[in-house]
Amino acid sequence: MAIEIVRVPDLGGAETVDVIELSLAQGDNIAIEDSLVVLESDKATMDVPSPYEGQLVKYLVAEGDTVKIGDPIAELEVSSSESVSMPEVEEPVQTEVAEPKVEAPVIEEESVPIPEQPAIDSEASQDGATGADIYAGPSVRLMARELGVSLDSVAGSGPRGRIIKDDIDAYVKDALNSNTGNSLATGSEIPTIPAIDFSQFGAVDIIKLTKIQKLTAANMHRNWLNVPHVTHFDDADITDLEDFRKSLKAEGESRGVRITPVSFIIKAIAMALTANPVINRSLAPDGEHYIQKAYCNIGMAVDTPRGLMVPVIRNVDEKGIWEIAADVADLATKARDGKLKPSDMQGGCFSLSSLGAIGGNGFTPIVNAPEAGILGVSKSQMKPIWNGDIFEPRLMLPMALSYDHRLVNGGDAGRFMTDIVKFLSDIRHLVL
Ligand code: CAO
Repeated sequence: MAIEIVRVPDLGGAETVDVIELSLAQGDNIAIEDSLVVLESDKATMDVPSPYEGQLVKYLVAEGDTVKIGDPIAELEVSSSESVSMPEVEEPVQTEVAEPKVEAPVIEEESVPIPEQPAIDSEASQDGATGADIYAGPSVRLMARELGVSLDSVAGSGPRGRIIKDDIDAYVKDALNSNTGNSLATGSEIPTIPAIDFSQFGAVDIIKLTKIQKLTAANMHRNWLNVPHVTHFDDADITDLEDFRKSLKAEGESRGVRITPVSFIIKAIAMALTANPVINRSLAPDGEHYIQKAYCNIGMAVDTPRGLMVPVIRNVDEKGIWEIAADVADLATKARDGKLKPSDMQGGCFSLSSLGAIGGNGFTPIVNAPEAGILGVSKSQMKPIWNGDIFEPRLMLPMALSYDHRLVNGGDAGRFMTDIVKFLSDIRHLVL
């Protein structure tokens, strides 16, 4: 073991420099070429690398000191006094002990504008480089580069706002904490729902989701997150429609087809889609185009014991009410019996979700992307409606149109919904 003094090496022409960073703590181990101190002249900073392997006994300078070539910097206890060579110095250095040789210090120009770096987690953050007016020594920059930290984002706590290693440490800890616990910091992550052991509150069973339930969950989540939803509400007066539908009961029995309000609603949607082609669009994945459809297929949500299925009724604009009613019954039966083919569920332009037979005043359905809209229909209710002279009992059908606001404006949605209301409220439109 021997004690060696490390001195200020060649300063590249500068008379004096300031000590701006002590890279180690007393007692730290140091390897050859590890940074000992960072010096700064008017124009540049330089790391002074250790010429020895050993341990720091003490620094002989403090941050903020001004030093010149040959001044002692640090006292090291070294196992072998073999050292790497020192750079040439312009002036001979007066030494009390043998001058260890060090390689040329890294000199880094300051105040060079560097392109902005994304913060942690980004592959682009590879070099930890700095923007203008950021002060950091090469060892700090190396550390930032290795950790993928943009120095632009780090507040320096050293002299003159210099970024030191502790600042990078603190920044990384903060970033990790905000990723795991506090997503409000960036707002860009979806916080996870905490796992709870429900059995601590009472008896539970854990049941595997069916394939359909899993697919539905994934689709709903995807659609909810991707589509900016707006929901537009209106009621249709279906008093006359219901009278007409009931009058068809006998004919329905002879045809073997049961007609419910759903067939009329599907027909009204098809007519409104034809009149409002803006709703019959899908956004192209490139985000630069939309697809205008000239066909009119309507998906119908069916509640089955194994989960929700959405078979598609094709070319509704070309079909009459009897044909649509037959398709509704056929597809609902196939869905409940698990007999739908994948092709039965493809090609929809718009969807209907009818909870009319179940109940409720209203609900906001989730758009079945890449379709642009979905109509949610609730249970019709007799209501007193003002006809200009008196309140009349009318059968009102509550409807909610959810649409993708990237494709459809409020005005487009309002016109589409008003058309549906018109077609359902006056059945003469439906047969025209
Ligand atoms: N208001 C009042 N009654 C209504 C109604 C409404 N809006 N819509 C249907 N009904 C009545 C019908 O008149 C019929 O009664 P009658 O036989 O006395 O005339 C009865 O409800 C028929 O119900 P149904 O369910 O057998 O048939 P449907 O044609 O109304 O609906 C289908 C077919 C497939 C849409 C439906 O069965 C279904 O599965 N709905 C659930 C959809 C769903 O789960 N949506 C949620 C999706 S997740 O957001």
